Formats: sequence, structure tokens, C-alpha cells
Amino acid sequence: MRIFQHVQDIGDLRVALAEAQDVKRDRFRWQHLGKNKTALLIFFNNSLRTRLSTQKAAMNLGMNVIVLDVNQGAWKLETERGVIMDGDKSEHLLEAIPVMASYCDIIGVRSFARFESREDDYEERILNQFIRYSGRPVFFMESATVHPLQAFADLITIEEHKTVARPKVVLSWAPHPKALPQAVPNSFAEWMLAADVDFVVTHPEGYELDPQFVGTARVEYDQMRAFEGADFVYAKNWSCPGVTRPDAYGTVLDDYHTMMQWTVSARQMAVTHDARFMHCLPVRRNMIVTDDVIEGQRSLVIPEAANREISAQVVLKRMLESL
Ligand code: AN0
Ligand code: CP
Repeated sequence: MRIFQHVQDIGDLRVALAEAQDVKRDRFRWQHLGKNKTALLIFFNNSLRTRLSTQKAAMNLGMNVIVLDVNQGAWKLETERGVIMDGDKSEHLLEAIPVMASYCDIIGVRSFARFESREDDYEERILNQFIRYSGRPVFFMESATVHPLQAFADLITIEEHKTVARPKVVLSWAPHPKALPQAVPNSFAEWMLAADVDFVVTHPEGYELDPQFVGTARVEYDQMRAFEGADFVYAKNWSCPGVTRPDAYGTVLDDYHTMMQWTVSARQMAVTHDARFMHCLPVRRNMIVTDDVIEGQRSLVIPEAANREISAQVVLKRMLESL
């Protein structure tokens, strides 16, 4: 595997899920694969889980790991070609990428949507430059539009906890005070459509996800109706994707105070099929989900986060195998 961006990059999902269980049974079995190989993890944005779980996964495989927080200690990077660099940016991405690539074998990049232009974000301007100019396998650690390591970990978690062959999985928008990216819901939708689940998305009008990710998924604007009979509830906030409201791309459409009925609470969970609660974390309590639901017996947020180590290890293992 040379690129990990979309669900198709991992191939057959049943094979990938079986491999995830192999990794979980004995995560140190492939130490020989990573010997004298270096993973470089580049962060343009904050992270707790992605940073730690990916580092751990690389160490499980016997790799060396270098982590770079671009905004803390590195030179500020210009990303646009043709700019007269007389501002605060001392280095261009076009030099930085091949230089960084010369010190490693595999590169992971986190670079969130900037919300300056929908085209730039949805064309993946930053990650595509890493793919083009690094000459190394590149995996996405949350880009402008996708978070595949999260979606893979979510699928592993659903597979481990499902009690019916084809569970009903509901992705629900929930309120948040700041504009958040669409990467997590985009990837979750893409992976759920590829998996064997009954997938429903619920959100207020204006938050329609890009068709390239949400495809033919059922959209239900009535959250309570969407939750009926659900086996898994996946809560997440996202800002306006600019599909039905191009003018509002990357914004919070309504004052969150007026949207608090969307906060996932015992009221909605009561109409589900005793659903398990999921969220990628970090989560704002009593905005996205109430204390009792996230702390409750049916919450999966901690095993879900633990599975980030597993999804990252399967991806790194596949990349090492194809070096
Ligand atoms: C990010 C997001 O919503 O994309 C990262 C989630 C994994 N969340 C925040 O910025 C709070
Ligand atoms: N879920 C997730 O990617 O968390 P971090 O932003 O902390 O890495």
C-alpha cells in the first residue's frame, strides 16, 4: 500500500478486519518488518490519539519514529506556489517535503481543512503535495476531507461489538460552539457504506455531506426517527460542508444554543435498540453528548480509541510489506 486515504486503499474489508484481529492477538509478531525503518509523523494540527496510537503502532512493528509538530519549533511553511515570501513564513513546502522525506521511509500527515476555500480543501492541496513530492508512502492522519485511521478503528469496534449480522448504524450531527471539519463524518460514511451495515445519517438541514462520501446513504432530518432501532449511535459535529449551502462552507449555521436538542442524551438513546454510543474523541461533554450517556455501560468511546493503535498498525504493516 502506497497511499492510505480512502476505504478502497485497504482492499477487502473482511480481510482487513481479520488482519486487525491478528494484530490484536500478537501485536509484536512483525517486529522484523520495521527494523531500521523510520516513520515520520507530521502534525500541522493538535492531536492526542493519532499521535500516541500511531507512534505505538510503529513501535510495535519495530520501527523508529520521528514526530514533527510543524507549528512548534519548525519554520513556518508557505504552501502556495508563486507567493513572494516576505511575510512570516520562512520555508516553502516544496523544499520541506523532499527534505523531510529524505529522513524516513513512510510519512503520516495531519493537516485539517482550513475553510478558506472549499476547492482547496476538497482537492486535498496539502496532502497531494506530500504524495507528489515525497516519493514515500503517505498515510492520512486527518486531512482536509478524510480521517481513515479513525473510520477503520470505528469499523473494527463495530465488528467487535455487534450482536446482529447487519447492525443499524446512525451517524448523528450534534452541536458544538466552533466550526469543525467534515473529515470524520466523511470517512465514517465512506467506510460504513463499504461495510455490511444499515447506515443512516441524521443532521439539521444545511449540513448535507459531500455525495462523494455519503453516496446513497439514507438521510433522515428527524433525529428521533433516525435513532429508532439503532444498534450503534455515532455522534459528531461538523461545520457546513457547502453542498446545499455553498455560501456557508466551513461555518456553524445556527447559534449552538438553539441546537441543544441535538445533544445525544438518554432521551434519544431510549428509542434505540439498546445502542452502543460512539465518538472519535475529543468530545465536549453536554454539547455533543451528556455525561450519563458517555459514562454509561453502552459507551464504547474508550475501546474505540484503543482500536486506533490497531488500525494504524494494520496500515503501517501493509506499507512496510510493500516498501
Ligand atoms: C477535530 C475534528 O473534528 O475533525 C479532530 C477530531 C478527531 N476535532 C476538533 O478539532 C475538536
Ligand atoms: N480521534 C482523533 O483523531 O483524536 P486526536 O485528534 O486526539 O488525534
